[in-house]
Amino acid sequence: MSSSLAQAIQADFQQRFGYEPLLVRAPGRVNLIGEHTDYNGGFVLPAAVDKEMTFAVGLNGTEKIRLAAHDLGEYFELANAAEISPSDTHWANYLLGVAAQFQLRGHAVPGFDCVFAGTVPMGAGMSSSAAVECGLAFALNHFLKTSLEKMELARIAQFAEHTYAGVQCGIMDQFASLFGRDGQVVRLDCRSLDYEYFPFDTQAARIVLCNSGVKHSLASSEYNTRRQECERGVSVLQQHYEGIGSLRDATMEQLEAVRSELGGTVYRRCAYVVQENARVITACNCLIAGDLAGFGKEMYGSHAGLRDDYEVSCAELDVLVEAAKAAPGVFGSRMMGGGFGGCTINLVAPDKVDDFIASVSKVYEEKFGLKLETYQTTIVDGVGVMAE
Ligand code: GAF
Repeated sequence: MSSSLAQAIQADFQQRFGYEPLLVRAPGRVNLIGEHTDYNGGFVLPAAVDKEMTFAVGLNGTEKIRLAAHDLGEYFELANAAEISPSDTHWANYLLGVAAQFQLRGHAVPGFDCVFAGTVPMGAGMSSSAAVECGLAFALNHFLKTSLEKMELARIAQFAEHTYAGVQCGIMDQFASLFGRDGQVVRLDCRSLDYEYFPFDTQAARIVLCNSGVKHSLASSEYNTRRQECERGVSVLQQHYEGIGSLRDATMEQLEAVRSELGGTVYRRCAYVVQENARVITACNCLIAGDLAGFGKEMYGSHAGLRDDYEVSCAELDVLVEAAKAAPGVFGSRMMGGGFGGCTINLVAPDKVDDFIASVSKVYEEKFGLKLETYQTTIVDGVGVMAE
């Protein structure tokens, strides 16, 4: 077993519960491009990264669910695993929601114990919640011997987020945590769930995240509102055109034709999604051709759309992207994830990473008086048992 965090979690588990756990790791993710497209049946281009959640899990032979958030020093207990419902303990809901999803699929969940902690920064748009959900989904699947496909585990984790965390998220984050592959990004078609891996050449560019350190409280409610606005757009389009199942099927011409019926806000939300889907395809072609400047152009386009049309950016993220544009050796930069705070993702020439960090940090500190946290990430395998 590798990390000292895993050793600490294992020791915590043994001390609390007195037996040997299974150790599981579940990574957070980056998304190179394709934001807010997943719940619109579109394309995304994520990768699992080396910021991970670590779990110690075991069946305890009782009816109890016993959970410990190692970092927070908090403990939660439920008397009967057959009677799961949402709790007031925020972090426990991500785990309870997963167990509830197994039950909904007819898999009785016996009493189990779980201690977890990790290095995925919370609220940074790196999907710490999806990593928590996916790690437990993987562990329960192992113990229950249900042999569910990985895609079904992703759905279990996604629906846990819907029902126990109240965010109507798409499937990207959970997919990336489970399907990540060392050194590769993966393009997922969120309608068919077909996916394809592409190598990411770290000799040509590094993935550097700049954490704004802010998380505006609007994030969850505005996320759900965006989803409703897109659904409204689809229902208008469906009254005029056949074969529209989601915004994935719509064109800009169709949107233009029903613009007055959509209204300004819904039109702009839909236009962003249609254009972002096209950007993912173009960006993938650039990646295959080794055209990082072309890829970066699509990233800047993505950010502009998220800022002006989808309206999920914020002042801090906009300043970080502008600062990146002016910094040395940057191919592209944009906000990443749901928005309203969290990180920007930046593709930077390997020999310019230090200069880039110094330059953007200076701008950020001068403008907001905030110290910028940055992460140079590497792309890793998805959820799995930790090596002994
Ligand atoms: C969040 C959601 F969880 C994802 O499903 C996705 O919609 C993303 O925001 C925006 O692209 O991370």
